Amino acid sequence: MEKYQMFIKGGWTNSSDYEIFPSINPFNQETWAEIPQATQNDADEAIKAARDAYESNWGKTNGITRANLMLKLADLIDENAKRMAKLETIDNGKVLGETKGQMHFAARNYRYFASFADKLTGETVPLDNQNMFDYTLREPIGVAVLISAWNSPIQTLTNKLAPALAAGNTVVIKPSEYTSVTTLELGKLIEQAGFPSGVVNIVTGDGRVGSMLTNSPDVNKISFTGGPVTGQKISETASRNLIPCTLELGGKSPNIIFDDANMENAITGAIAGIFAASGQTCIAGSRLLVQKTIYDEVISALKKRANEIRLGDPLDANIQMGPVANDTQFNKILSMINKGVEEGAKLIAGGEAAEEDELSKGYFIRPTVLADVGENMYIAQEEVFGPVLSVIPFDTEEDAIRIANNSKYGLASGVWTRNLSRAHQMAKKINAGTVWINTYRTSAAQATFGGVKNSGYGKERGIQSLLEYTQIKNIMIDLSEETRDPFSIKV
Ligand code: TXE
Repeated sequence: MEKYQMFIKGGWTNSSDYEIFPSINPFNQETWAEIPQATQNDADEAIKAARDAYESNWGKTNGITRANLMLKLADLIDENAKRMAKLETIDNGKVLGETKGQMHFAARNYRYFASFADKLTGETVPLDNQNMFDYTLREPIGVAVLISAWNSPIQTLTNKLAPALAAGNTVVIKPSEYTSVTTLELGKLIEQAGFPSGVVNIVTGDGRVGSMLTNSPDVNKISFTGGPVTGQKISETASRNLIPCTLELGGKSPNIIFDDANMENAITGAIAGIFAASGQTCIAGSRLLVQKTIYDEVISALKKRANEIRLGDPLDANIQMGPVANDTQFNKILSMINKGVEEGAKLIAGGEAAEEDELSKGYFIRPTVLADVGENMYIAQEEVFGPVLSVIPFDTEEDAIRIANNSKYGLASGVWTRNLSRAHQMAKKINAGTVWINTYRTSAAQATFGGVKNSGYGKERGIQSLLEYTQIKNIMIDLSEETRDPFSIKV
């Protein structure tokens, strides 16, 4: 049994009342790690440590100091990627190839944001009055609370932590209670890289701990990845405390195949979009819109490909799909599949838990394809967050756009076509934060990411996300030394 401690003010500590909770391996339901459940006192200590570090040193460091520390951290993540990936796979059931890729992707993101740390400049602003000099400073916001989810613990955290640190903020992190281990391991690398005490603090526990942190009056920014219900609560708290917040809340993304697409690539994109990571990604292409002229062909290809997916121990390099992350998800996904079938969707593949001997202890759900799904059905509207694809037929480009936008979410989307003008038209008309053309589920540190509508607001990755961890101060100087009339405005 691994026993973990929290990282507060540069030191490792138990919960102040020694309460712990188990981390469970979804492949075999065994408790494999013990994690501290933070108290209000621990949460307050972490916020105070972040505040002190911000006021005393980090907020005033120069950019190159921050960049060098971040580059060191990136090297350490790369060096430890194999070990970290294994821990993440044990914790959340994602296949090793994916978690390893995510560790290197995280390192790439720290490097990308490090390169901006000494380039956050303000502007000089020309005014009408030549005797006035105006300029801006781009400053950090202060103490940021970063709350992450279980599906991609290090990646969802990196989307927040890398820009926050590059811009000069200090942070308190709370990982998901289902997957705290790799975040605490990252804390060890942060310590090893030499970040000053209190710049990064990690407290663990369930949603109550998240709420203690977000409700603190001494927090200046919140960034959250998780479900819409929690997102709403966090947004309310942020608005009560009048602080900015970034919300990344998932989606019901349309992946659209036209009859002029490269069919092999489109089917592969559809499979990757929904079955990679067992469908537990916010960007999952969970609604597959297929032009009627190729509908039967696509359905039979999907059936074949879904049934060929290899389920098993996510630590085995030959396995393509691991278990879903926890019992709540397992039960939720199965009940949503049943609801889809009850509503009239046609079950083409999967639709049940996998119960072979070697899988029986894990939360395995077979890759599921539901065909003839109506665009307004529950299964077409609600996020499953599991390996369940809803296939919806369409006639024309206009139909595809209408169906794609018929969702409360707007995170991502995909379009498969060889028609260039159609591709650009679709990109303009789809109401989502990301449109992939002839690709799906590809990401880059440079490519800004973040949804509209119920998928949340604010951006992650790319320069835009960095700017969201800064604020602008305007400075105006009178160069004239003239004595002014106190009752007139000088312009
Ligand atoms: O998320 P929660 P859950 C979706 C997915 C899933 C559903 C619920 O559909 O089925 O959300 O997942 C912390 N104040 N996504 O229950 O509860 C919590 O401890 C502050 C999409 O896991 O939103 C955890 O660290 N924090 C998503 C984090 O919030 C609180 C990824 C997320 O937990 C809190 C995950 C509170 N009141 C789930 N309550 C995506 N966008 O990719 C909980 N938390």
